[in-house]
Amino acid sequence: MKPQTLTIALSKGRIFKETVPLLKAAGIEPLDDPETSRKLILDTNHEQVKLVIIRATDVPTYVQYGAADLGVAGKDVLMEHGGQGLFEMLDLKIANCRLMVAGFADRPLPRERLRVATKFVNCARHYFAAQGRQVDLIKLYGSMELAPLVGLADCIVDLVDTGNTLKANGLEPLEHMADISSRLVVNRASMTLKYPRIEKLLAQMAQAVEHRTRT
Ligand code: PRT
Ligand code: MG
Repeated sequence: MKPQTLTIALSKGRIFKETVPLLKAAGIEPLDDPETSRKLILDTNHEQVKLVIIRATDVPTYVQYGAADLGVAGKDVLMEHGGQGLFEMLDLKIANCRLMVAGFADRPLPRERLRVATKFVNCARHYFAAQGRQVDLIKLYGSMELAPLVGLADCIVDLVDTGNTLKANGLEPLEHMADISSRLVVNRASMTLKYPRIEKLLAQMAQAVEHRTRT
């Protein structure tokens, strides 16, 4: 791609939907809808601004290696990735939820060798280690709620919004680990090389976030 191009990495679904109005406030509008198009690189009304549509967990990796100059990713995904090679520049205050430990309300968690099933193994490792609790981490890629039900784990670490998913499976939130929202991240080299353009975009998006949270 041409050096003057600005590439923004986004995931389909809630992040795309909630980022579009913020980009629009900065004058950027996608020409395709990723829900209906199969394109992975979307054009926008600006010839030099492209959107790449990827899995949520891949966004920090694309930005880290400069395959995208900017990206939008949940704080959960950023904590799990570690944040190498990128700057977290702006809290977009979208796709809000909480990272929690969840399990059975009527079964106290074992004090020793707690078995924790999660896709957030790094977050979980840090959280339990900081409390001096010894845990066995079981990496899963989805449907974490099933693990306690079938005896695979004592509890899970997962994102909770309404709590309906936990409830539907007879589980409850037990411990609050972190409040989560999506962040605008910027590749470290892009930040220097494309500073004026990125600075302007950041300012416009920050203003849109401000406006959204006030109204
Ligand atoms: O779905 P896919 O496997 O493609 O990838 P993903 O799950 O990483 O992407 P996506 O689009 O589902 O989530 C992107 C980001 O949205 C996450 O990284 C979070 O930062 C944020 N977010 C906000 C959420 C939720 N709310 C949320 N509720 N991500 C997931 N959930 C799931 C949660 O994992 C659980 O299964 O929704 C369920 C709980 O919801 P409630 O309302 O029943 O509590
Ligand atoms: Mg999902």
